[in-house]
Amino acid sequence: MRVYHADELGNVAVLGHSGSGKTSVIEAMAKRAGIIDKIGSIQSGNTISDYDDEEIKRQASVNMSIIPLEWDNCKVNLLDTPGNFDFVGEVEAALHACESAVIVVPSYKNISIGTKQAMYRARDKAKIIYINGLDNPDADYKEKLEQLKKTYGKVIAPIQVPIMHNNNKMIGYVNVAKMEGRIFKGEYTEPAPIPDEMMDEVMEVKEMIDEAVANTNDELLEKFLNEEPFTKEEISWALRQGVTNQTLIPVLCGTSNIGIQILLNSIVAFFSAAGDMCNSMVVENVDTKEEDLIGFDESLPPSLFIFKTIANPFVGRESIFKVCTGTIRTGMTLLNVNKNEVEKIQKLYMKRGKELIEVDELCAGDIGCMTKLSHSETNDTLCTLDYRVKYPDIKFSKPYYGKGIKPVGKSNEEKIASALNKLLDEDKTLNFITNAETKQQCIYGIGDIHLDSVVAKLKARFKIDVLLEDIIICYRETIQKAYTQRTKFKKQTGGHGQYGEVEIEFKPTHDYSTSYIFKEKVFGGAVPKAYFPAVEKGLVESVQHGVLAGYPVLGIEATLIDGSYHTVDSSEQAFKTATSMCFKEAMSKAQPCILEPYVTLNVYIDDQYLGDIMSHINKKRGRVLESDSLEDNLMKIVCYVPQMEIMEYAIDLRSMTQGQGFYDYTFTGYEIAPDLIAKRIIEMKK
Ligand SMILES: Nc1nc2c(ncn2[C@@H]2O[C@H](COP(=O)(O)OP(=O)(O)O)[C@@H](O)[C@H]2O)c(=O)[nH]1
Ligand SMILES: [Mg+2]
Repeated sequence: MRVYHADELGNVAVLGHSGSGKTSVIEAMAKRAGIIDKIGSIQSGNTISDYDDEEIKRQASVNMSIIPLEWDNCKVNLLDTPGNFDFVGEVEAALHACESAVIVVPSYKNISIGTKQAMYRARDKAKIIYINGLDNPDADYKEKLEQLKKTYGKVIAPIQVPIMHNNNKMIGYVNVAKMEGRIFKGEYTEPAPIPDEMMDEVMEVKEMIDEAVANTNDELLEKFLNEEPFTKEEISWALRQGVTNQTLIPVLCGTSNIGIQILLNSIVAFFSAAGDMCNSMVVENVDTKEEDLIGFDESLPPSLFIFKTIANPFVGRESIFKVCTGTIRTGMTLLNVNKNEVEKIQKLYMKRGKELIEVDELCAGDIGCMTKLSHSETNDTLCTLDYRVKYPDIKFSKPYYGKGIKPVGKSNEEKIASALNKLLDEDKTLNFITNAETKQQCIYGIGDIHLDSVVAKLKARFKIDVLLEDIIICYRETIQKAYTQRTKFKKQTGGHGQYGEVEIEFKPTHDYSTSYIFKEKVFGGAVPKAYFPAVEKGLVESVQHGVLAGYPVLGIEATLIDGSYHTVDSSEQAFKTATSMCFKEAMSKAQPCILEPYVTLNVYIDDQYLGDIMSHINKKRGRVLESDSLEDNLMKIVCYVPQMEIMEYAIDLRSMTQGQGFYDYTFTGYEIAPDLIAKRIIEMKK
């Protein structure tokens, strides 16, 4: 492949519902563009894009992959993405690196969650929709198109109408923009007349396109009003304008075998080259401390942004980047501005699927790969001292779905931690922490499928067997009633004895942010002052373990009111022990109870789901505190919920909102657990 300049190359994210055919369509494009001799299949596990063991096993994409190809003297970097919502981090990274998106829509289902998600995520990008799988017996192109129009309105521009044989096999298509028919001959197409019976359908679409063309400028509008026909050039210019301004989304159709050429043609014809996107990036100028508005400009000094890191077991760490400005060449020394460290480019690659193809240089707008960088990670900018800039971070979805992770067989905690740290490097939607209180190792991700894939990667890449278990919740204990207890500790073991007596009043404070408050109101030296610290020490130790299930105690006030001592036998130790005994006896009589942690949960959803979300929160013993309307029908609901009830919220929310909702939460405080739940918690601890 030759060196392509910013104005001859573009980056296209391929998005859509899981199983809609993204990987297969990309495979077909790669074949059509002459990159591979033979089309691989999902079933045989030999596509260029799904090369990872985990992808072959699942027969679905898990990681983003990059397939650069040449078409019509342009370079197109296709970024294949997983459709499953759990791998949203890959989609977020891919979209960050792409100027445009192809949305692959299955032809036989309703407008699916995955389609809506993809359209939403790519809302700021130029888009083409590809209706795939027209060879499927249940395929219904017209129905699909109607649904798209109903959901997205006038922007939907079907520039291609399929010619079907017996209503179920696509044998060609009408290119409505050009008003010409084409019939498939193997991989290629031949011109053919537009079938008479299709004329009505085609004319309807033609009118839509003409209207769209008329709306692009005054000159064309006048032509339209005068009923003068547009030239092919005018139509294609107007379509390109519409696509780049995002007022038009061309709809194409076919299968993962046919219709591929027009898709490639359209990508090159309608999408902007990276170099055409002037003023498309706001960057932080490290020297001037101001924001610069720049494009993918080859004339500026070189800089690049790392949007993906892969822990390759054979070559080490791969850093995948987009060249933002200038030209990147082997041998260059660049500064990582985020880490303030220098990196030398030993070798430069173009990555295609799993393959690393060595290149000498890459121009602004292009995507490349470096290996063995020592300091750099995803979201870092590398640049020269001439122009020190920092590109904005990819805003990855934050992980809130957690599970404990425990070793099985020969693996152990240290091995798990070291392998997970490598995976954290490649996946910014993953988190790993060891809970200080429970000592449980916990991983947090987007959902159950995400965490399952982490377990599979640990096994496949690091030969580590693990099991996931529920997160251990840290409960607390308190009392609900005041109680005064007098306790004497007396021991006579020949010679020196032990003696201490305390009378302590215990009261609930209802303030669960502190463990205890210690006071004393002793009259007439019943307990000498010198022993007060010993009493408090006894208290400090005692509140570590409540009487119900051994959880730390919160929210009590303990006042030492009386007691007695012995001039010879009393000691600090004796008063400490007396206090501990007193505490235990008092607690069980002061109506002890379990406190459970509560979180403030923020849920972001489309307003149509408001009712469902609220009633679900009620069922989960939560309270809705407030709800706000944000832009675009988006609502934020703030709730106060017991932590134990939202451990599976990622899954609950996904099913309630067709995968569209997202959430976050923070620990807020403790509340008294209802009896039945307290019983269960105590049972579990036994
Ligand atoms: N019949 C038919 N099957 C297809 C088509 N495109 C993809 N498939 C099959 O659909 C399944 C999912 O395809 P895949 O490319 O993995 O979808 P992705 O999840 O969107 O990447 C695979 O079994 C493909 O062989 C198509 O146009 N027609
Ligand atoms: Mg795929």
